[in-house]
Amino acid sequence: MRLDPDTLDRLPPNVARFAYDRDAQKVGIVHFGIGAFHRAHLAWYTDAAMSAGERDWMITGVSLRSDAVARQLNPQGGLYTLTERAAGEDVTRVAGAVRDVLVAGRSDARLAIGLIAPSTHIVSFTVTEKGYARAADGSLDLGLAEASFYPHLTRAFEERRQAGIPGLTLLSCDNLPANGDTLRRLMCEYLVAKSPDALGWFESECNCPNAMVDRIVPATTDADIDALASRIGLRDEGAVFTEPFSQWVIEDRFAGPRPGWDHYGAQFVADVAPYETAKLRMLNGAHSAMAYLGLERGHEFVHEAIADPELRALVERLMRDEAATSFEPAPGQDLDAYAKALLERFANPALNHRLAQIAMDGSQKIPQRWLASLAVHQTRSNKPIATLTALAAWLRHVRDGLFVDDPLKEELATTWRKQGVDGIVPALFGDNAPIASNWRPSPAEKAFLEAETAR
Ligand code: CS2
Repeated sequence: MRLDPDTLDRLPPNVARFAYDRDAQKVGIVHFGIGAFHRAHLAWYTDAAMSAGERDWMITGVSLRSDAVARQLNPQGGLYTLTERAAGEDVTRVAGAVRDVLVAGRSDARLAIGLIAPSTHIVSFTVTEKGYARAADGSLDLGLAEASFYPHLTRAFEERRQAGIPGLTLLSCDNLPANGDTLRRLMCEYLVAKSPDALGWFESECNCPNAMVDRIVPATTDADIDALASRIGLRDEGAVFTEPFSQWVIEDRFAGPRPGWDHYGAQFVADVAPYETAKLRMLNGAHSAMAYLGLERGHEFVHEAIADPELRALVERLMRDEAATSFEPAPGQDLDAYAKALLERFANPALNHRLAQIAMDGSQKIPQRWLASLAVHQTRSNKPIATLTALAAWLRHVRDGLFVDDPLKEELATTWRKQGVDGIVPALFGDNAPIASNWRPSPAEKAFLEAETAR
């Protein structure tokens, strides 16, 4: 028997649940990219807000690329469970904040209605790094943009403008530097090309706050769903499994109303940059290092990689000596404590976070995770050996064609075939390279990477 509004009462009493009348609430948020991360993060904070009495923040989720999540959640009336996993017992709760899931290309008329509705105040995003359709020079790739959220938003802006409906807050929850500013710039580029009328309206009526998002959410497996079903008595095809920790730091500049997420753990600040940089370079930077080096060393999960003494030493060095020293922290931001907490989170044995999941889309991730800090250390004539060692492991991953998935897979493979070890470093990190970065390897860095890649 499956989880849905009619079977909800069969759940055992130790499974907590939302505390509001879902049918009495309007949709206030349309979210693009309703994967597991969103359900464990923005949707989770929003569920807490509505459970505490805030109204009309139900979420319509949008899938851009597949109908998988629609098939998981729609038959369940949008309900799903979230299980927090640590060394002790799993703690499960039912979230009610998702109203439904629309598949772009199939339900565009309903999506348009949701985006135009005056009750919709926020459009949020977890479309991953590649979902923003950026070209290697950081500008918008108009061809790729057509398959993403840009055309849907453009139509909605035009309609809202003509009907005199207030603007929207566009809230990126992806691991990109200055994610809100980047989204705003890319959206403007799209509007310049496609709808100059909507451009002025967007610029004056809409806001795109920057936000740092953090919660480790491994992909759910069939075995997770089976084990949950035997524990709670209902099958939940949309179940998410995550760590107890969660963090969300947001700039408080919304175009209109927003939920009081700050009462449920989110922090509102004037400038997110130091938090975001710490997270991208320390947490995500360490993750990617563990992924490529850990897979090579025969590990499958993050907790195994961090238990490997050599890898742990390298990860500590990357986080503390290289990432944490590459930027100016905010007053009171304790990067030493942050590194310590990250090491504990990585060691969580109950999460089973697959290294292969993190290894995906490396070409989109490594610029903000490693290359930005390499560029800073170069100006100080430092040799950030841990970050370079990680980068060499990624190069070997590319050389050996081990991609789990990467939008530049073909391009990178062809570059390797053409260039070989001797030419690969300038081909990937020089001018006109397919990877967005302003880091240019010094002769010594180039020699190190070549030697590490030849082995
Ligand atoms: C990970 C992130 O898959 C990855 O690339 O580094 O998804 C990471 O788990 C989250 O950013 C944690 O907040």
